Amino acid sequence: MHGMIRLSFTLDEGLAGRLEDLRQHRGYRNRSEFLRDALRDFLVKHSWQTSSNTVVGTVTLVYDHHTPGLTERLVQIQHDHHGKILASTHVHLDHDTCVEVIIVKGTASDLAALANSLQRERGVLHASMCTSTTGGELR
Ligand code: NI
Repeated sequence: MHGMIRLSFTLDEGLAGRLEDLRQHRGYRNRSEFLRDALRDFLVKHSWQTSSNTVVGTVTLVYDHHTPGLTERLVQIQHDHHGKILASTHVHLDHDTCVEVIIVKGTASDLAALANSLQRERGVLHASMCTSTTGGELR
């Protein structure tokens, strides 16, 4: 556990006002906690831009399981990348549609490539990546 330090910096009035509006809109009562969360998000975004960093994320896939061969191809891709997949869950959303959420950990570039290889399969209606962190750079 690290100690806290106090920083002082200057913002122009427009930017300060927009940040204050957002702090209130998000329901933060503590300005420092609001700024800490904003800075953490900035650091996590940066970690995803450095391809060799180990990061954590989720890939959400929505697909039509009637598409010939799709289920098998999605399983095969995940087996090919088993070292990057921590867990996955599958929900039968309706008669035709499946939702799968895959929790992934690895380098930013490997995870982006994995998400792309899942997304480009025919029958995948939507794929999105949620980018998060192992937490290491935030302590
Ligand atoms: Ni299903």
